[in-house]
Amino acid sequence: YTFSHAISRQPSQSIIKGLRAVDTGTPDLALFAQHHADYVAALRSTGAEVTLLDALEDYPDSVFVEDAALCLPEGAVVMRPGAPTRLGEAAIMAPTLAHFYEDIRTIEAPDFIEGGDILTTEKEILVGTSARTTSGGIEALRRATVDWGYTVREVTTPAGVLHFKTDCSLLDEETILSTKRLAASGCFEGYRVIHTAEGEEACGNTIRFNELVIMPSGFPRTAEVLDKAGYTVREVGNSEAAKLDGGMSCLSLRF
Ligand code: CIR
Repeated sequence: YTFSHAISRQPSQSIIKGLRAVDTGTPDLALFAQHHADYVAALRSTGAEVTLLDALEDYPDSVFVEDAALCLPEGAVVMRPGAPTRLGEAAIMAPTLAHFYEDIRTIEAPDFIEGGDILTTEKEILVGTSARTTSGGIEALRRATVDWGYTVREVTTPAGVLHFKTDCSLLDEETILSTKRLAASGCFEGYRVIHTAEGEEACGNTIRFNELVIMPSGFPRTAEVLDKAGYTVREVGNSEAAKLDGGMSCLSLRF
């Protein structure tokens, strides 16, 4: 959770056509842009260098850059998104990764894996199978990272939840913020778990970025729990990205 760099992408006008499980209204472009700017400012306030890529109108969900790659200290892995409208985002991200990495590996057909299903902790890489990530994709990630010394563990994203990390976040080397429904699966045995407050499951997707815990605004009880546990909480508006099932982790690649 200590990072010197991040990559984000400006939201496109086409974002109003972004994928969503349930239609709760069209995102407001101006408000989305404001929230995105606040998010990038929060990342930069920790001293990290943030590369801000141009919007991609052909890819409505391309603001959610996390799904296109996995960035590790040893190298980067280009994902293979399981959403057909997002498949092309991965190859487009590769040249940007090449500015920062010499060793870039790529998940090949026929497997699928999206970055939102991957939680990297200090001791392992947890990956949830989901509608976007297959067991084959997880195996491919295992093969891609084994010689870098990583252990990849397959877990299950709860039914009806978009990504594994929709419901959990790494807070520090031993602590995970998780919804109760996800933690109940037992996948975090051996970690300290802080639960999102009842009714505040939508803030499970939060990020620890250097000294900050950056969480979506509007979840006061969970924010208070985190504050009392000693974390420095920074809230960023996320109402518009939330209409597209997006949250704090989706909006950047961190390394
Ligand atoms: C999608 O369905 O792919 C986008 N509307 C949201 C992606 C969110 N990304 C993430 O959780 N890593």
